[in-house]
Amino acid sequence: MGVVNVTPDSFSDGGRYLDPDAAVAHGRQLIAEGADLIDVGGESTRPGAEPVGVDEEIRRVEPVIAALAASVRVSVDTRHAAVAEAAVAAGATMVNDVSASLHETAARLGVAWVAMHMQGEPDTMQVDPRYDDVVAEVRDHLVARAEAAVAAGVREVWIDPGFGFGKTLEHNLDLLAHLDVLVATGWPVLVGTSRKATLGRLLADSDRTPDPPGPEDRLEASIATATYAMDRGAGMIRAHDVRATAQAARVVQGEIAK
Ligand code: HH2
Repeated sequence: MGVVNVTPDSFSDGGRYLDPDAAVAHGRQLIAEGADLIDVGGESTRPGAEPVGVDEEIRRVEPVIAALAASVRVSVDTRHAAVAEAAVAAGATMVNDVSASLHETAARLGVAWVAMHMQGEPDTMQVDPRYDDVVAEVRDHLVARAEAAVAAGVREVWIDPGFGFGKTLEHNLDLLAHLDVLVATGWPVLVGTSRKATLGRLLADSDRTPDPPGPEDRLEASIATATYAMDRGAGMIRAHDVRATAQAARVVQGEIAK
C-alpha cells in the first residue's frame, strides 16, 4: 500500500503533494515502483494535527482518486463517512479508517474496510497513552470491530494495530514484537510503521546517532520493521518508500520463502 498524502501538514511529506497533479504523478510513480494499492488521504492524523473540514478533504482527494483508480486499486484514508462516499464514487474500493468506526458506511458502499486501532483523538492521543496490556487490548478491540463489520455486511476486512496512534515507544515495540497475536486472529493484518517517529526515537537511543533522524532519514528502519512484519505474517504494508519496501517483500516472500 503506497501512501499519497494530499495534505499541507502530513508528518513525513506534508505539502509536497497538495497539488492534485503532483499527487497523481506521485501515485503513478508508486505504482511503477510496485505498489498494489494506493492509499489517498486528505487529512493529516499526525499527533497534534488540526482537523480539516469534510468539504476540503473531499476537494483534495476526489480528483486524485479519480485519476488513479483507472490503473490501480485505491483506498481512501479518512475518518468521515461523507469523504468515504465521495471517494468510492470517484473509484476507491477500500476505506482505510483510522477511527475504526465507518464499517456501516463501508457495508453500504460495498467496499473493503480497514479497522485501525487508535486510543484517543489525534490532537491529544500522544499526551499520556496508557494500557494494562497493550497487545491484548488492541487485539480485542480490533476483533470486535472486525466482527461488527462482517455483521454489517462488509466482505473484506483488515485490521491494523495503528503504530503511533495513542501509543508510547514501548507500546509500539510490544505490538510489533507480538504481531503474531494479531495474525493468529485470522483477520488479515495491515502494518504501518513507515517513517514514524517511533523509529526516529529508537535510533536516537543508540550512542552513535544521538540526534533523532527526521522522517526522510528513517528508510532503513522502515524497511527493517516492514520486513519483520512480513515475516511475522502481515498481509499488507503501508509504505511511503514503495520501491525499497516492494523489493524487501519480493526477497522475503518471493525468494527466501520459495
Ligand atoms: N498511519 C498514518 C495514516 N494512516 N492508516 C493505517 N491503516 N495505518 C497507519 O499506520 C496509518 C494510517 C500516518 O501516516 P501518514 O499518512 O504518512 O501521515 P499523516 O497522518 O500525517 O498524513
